[in-house]
Amino acid sequence: MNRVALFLRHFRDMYRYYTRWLPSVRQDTDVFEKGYRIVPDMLSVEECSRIRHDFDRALHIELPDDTKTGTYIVARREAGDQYDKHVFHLMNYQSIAPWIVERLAAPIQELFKAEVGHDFRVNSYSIQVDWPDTQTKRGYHNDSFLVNYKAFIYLNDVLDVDADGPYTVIPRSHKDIGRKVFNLMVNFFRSWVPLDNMDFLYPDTKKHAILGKAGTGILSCQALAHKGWHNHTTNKRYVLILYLVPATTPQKEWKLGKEFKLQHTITADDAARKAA
Ligand SMILES: O=C(O)CCC(=O)C(=O)O
Ligand SMILES: [Fe+2]
Repeated sequence: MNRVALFLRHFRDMYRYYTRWLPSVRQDTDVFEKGYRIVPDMLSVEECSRIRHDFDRALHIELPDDTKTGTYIVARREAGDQYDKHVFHLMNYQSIAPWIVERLAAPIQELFKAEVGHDFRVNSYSIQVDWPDTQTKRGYHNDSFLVNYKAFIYLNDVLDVDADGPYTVIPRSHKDIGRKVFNLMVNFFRSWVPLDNMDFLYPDTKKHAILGKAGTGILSCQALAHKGWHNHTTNKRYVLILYLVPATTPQKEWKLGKEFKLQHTITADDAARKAA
């Protein structure tokens, strides 16, 4: 889609989000009030370690066969933009680890029902890993202007802002209108940035960087201005991401980022070095 059409579509989506979606959701919850809710101990330390191990094996030893499983690894550095050169995603993890659906689908769907007041389905599970990166992390953004929720579960301890590079949000920004319209309009004239960047009017002084032990869950409205902390200096961070869609959305193949699919395994050194 060309940039003008995309710009117009974002405006339409934003209009629908504010006029139809937000008035329809439960209003007395954290996800409405702040845009996110923390849920401790969603996974055990052993479960986190098992998922980290599956990721490491897939990235370094044997890539999943996506023709059989639909599971593949996206290397953000293949996207050809200036962002996230140290970030890797193992997509559709549930196809090689069906236990994760048994373990998390029902509780997460219940939590979102209670927070938002609508029925959701977990559409896909992915593992994101960030190597330390102080140069290329994408700044504040929205993940589109549609109804968009994710659950994140930290798979290792994320206890220090600079050392661990946490998921970082501007609380309550999912209800802003003016700042978002301003960013969208400015981005239209900055052809080198994605239209959903939120680079302006959201200073880090207003941030909440979400820290937590391995197993900590974050229920997040992706209309928040959010980012992975950009000054991530020391420890690799593993996160399980659950993509939620309204329960009425038809199930279809989940191919997000497949055009940037890794074709061969890489070493940890390579993942860290190329990202610099
Ligand atoms: O924690 C991060 O790295 C940010 C992730 C993000 O922006 C997303 O999943 O939409
Ligand atoms: Fe995002």
